[in-house]
Amino acid sequence: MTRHATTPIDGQKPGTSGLRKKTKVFMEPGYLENFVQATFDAIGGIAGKTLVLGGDGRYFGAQAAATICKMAAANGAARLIVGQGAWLSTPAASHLIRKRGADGGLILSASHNPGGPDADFGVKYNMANGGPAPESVTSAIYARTQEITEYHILDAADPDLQSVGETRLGETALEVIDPVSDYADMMESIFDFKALKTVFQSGFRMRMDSMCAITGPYAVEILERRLGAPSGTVSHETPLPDFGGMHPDPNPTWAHELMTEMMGSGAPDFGAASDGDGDRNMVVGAGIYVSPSDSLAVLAANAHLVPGYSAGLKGVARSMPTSAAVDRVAAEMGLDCYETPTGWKFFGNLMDAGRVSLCGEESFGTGSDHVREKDGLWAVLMWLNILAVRKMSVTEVMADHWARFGRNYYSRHDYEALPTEQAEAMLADLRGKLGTLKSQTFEGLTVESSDEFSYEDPVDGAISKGQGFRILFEGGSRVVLRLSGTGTEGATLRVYLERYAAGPDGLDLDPQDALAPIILAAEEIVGIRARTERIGPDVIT
Ligand code: VG1
Ligand code: CO
Repeated sequence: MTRHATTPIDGQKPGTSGLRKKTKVFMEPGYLENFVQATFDAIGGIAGKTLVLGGDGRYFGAQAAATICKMAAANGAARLIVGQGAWLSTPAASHLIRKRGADGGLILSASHNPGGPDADFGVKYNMANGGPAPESVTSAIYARTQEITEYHILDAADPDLQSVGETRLGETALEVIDPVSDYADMMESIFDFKALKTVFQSGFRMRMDSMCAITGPYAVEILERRLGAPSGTVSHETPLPDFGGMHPDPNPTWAHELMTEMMGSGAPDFGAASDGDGDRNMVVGAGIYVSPSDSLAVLAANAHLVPGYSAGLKGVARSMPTSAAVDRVAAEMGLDCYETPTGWKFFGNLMDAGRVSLCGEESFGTGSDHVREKDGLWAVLMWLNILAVRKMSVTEVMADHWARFGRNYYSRHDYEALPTEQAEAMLADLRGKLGTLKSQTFEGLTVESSDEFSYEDPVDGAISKGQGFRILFEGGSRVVLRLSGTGTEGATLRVYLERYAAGPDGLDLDPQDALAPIILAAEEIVGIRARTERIGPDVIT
């Protein structure tokens, strides 16, 4: 019996990055099955196709992977390539899809959201280019969830996903592979491992905090085994189903252990952290935190020093809320610079078309066209390689960068778990008065323009509307507001704040001080604290 009658389940709408729900919701009978079958149906079926499958090791991942294998077999897949133990970091999955010429892949993760029976789970479909499904596909998946009547699943015992090797599941070839080696080999082909080994041999000290999530095994293999960093360089290196109770979001709030170590006396030379599924990174020097927007700009300015990018970059792209620091680098280096909506899926076309080789988001995501996802460990290795060539500390690299390009002070304030109606009403009111803001002055800042961001994909012409509110002030400061598309509880309001300082003076302020007038202006215009009755943001990055 492979056919099960089912009925549509409400709310299976993929957000910024796949479908994310409370784990218990995903574990309800038929919930996962409906969504997976809808995905298969929406992409024209999977008969004869090859799929990659893996996830970040969170609670319910192994069980979900077994179910998906049986469903893929019942749907006629030719081959399944699964990471051992159902483990694959998001960038490793993207690489495997590309390397093996697979038709697509499923990634089981809620990324930076916490894991466990009372936390979050997620499923994301990636295309043959290795990148997240574009909106046209996620909309088709959602539409299919609303009309589904049956799903197919093999009536068989769960397959063994713990042993590397090839077996059969019905008519389908089931190939369980080492999740780490292909990815580590690719990193070796991009970076100067010889130079990095010398750096570690000479006593350079690093702390990599894998936050009990998926990069642990990758970081141990690459940093400790292949590059010879002392054992223990990687901390929280064992992926745990609940991430050891940690919130696997690499920002100063959640990666506080790393921050304490890096800001303390005797700090290592370099620190980094990554998220649940390994596509995010945070970079820290001894005594200095690097904002993700600045990190992207530094990588753009220095990429040519890394073997994989020695021929220079094709162009760069950033999400709209990401600071314009990288725009300044692009302008000086004569590179095209694209501004896309939030979410990695918008970078895929630009990379496939050969228009950009480096992309980034303010949310601790950076990557290049080596895969079609953001890539946490890649960003860490970029920094290491650049530090090795420039023979400078992180502090020196940042000072040099700001002196050359000026500094885009930047911060994001998140208000989490707001009542959805309240958050939506607040933004609806803002939408209503957008047209009246021009030339008005708030806290000494005069509005130059304001709009709701809409994007036309320069490659396929697809239009994405309603991608966040922008209020630009004279002099290059701005506020951006949008609602999160990855949360699983109420609404999360993200307020992105930016101010440019050309230098040479005023490059060393605390970002919250530098941004104080803009924070006040945003409050005056939108009334966030007044309307939500919150005293401040829940998370500041
Ligand atoms: C957030 C970030 C966005 C990122 C997305 C997925 O989305 O803001 O930049 O692409 O998470 O990241 P939102 O809609 O909550 O703002 V992760 O590491 O899921 O894959
Ligand atoms: Co992630």
